[in-house]
Amino acid sequence: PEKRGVIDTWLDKHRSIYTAAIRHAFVVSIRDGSVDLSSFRTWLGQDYLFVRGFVPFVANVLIRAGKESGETSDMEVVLGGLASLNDEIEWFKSEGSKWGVDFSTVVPQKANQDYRRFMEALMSSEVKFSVMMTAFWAIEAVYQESFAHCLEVGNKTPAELTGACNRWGNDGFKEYCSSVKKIAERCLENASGEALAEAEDALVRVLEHEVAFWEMSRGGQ
Ligand code: HMH
Repeated sequence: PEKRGVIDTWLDKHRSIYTAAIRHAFVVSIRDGSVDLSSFRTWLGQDYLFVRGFVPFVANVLIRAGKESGETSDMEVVLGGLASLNDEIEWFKSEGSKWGVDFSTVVPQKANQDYRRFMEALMSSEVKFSVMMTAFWAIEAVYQESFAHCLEVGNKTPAELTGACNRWGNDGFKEYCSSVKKIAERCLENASGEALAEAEDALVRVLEHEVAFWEMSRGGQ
């Protein structure tokens, strides 16, 4: 176990929204096998659009890591994340054809638009790097925690969905999230009180956006 930092303190403080984000009914339904496939298709189409907006955000994190990070390895961690997004877009395309989801006709729903607008705001040079890094970690960690749950012992995850679960639930992605968390924690150790308050707020807002994002799958359209 790693040493507890300020992020763990915040997760304890905001435990109910954190649990809502990593154990949403949609994720639990994948794990117990009761998932409605139209919900999965909705999620797939919306998440493809999300990822297309996430790429420029991560590219921005990369640029700022190169300039503002204390250690040279930080940039490499973020670069690894950006590289896996390249694979991820290809994976989405092949899943799209597997499930008959035509991404060119998918319309971003409100929760998706709101989340993308939030990420755009985080790209402003006015936002401190420690705040951006905290949000970046939270965005990745929610998917890691959620999909890893679908692969834990006793799961009844449908075989055709294990590909999606492995994408974010694998040990490599877990390691990557833990590296991102360490960078965020190190930035926060040197942050002002103001930056800490902003980072905590950004963390909570990511969790709220993630809950709203999962909620879209309920519509199943
Ligand atoms: C909504 N959050 C959402 N989609 C994703 N693909 C990720 C996070 C990646 O971690």
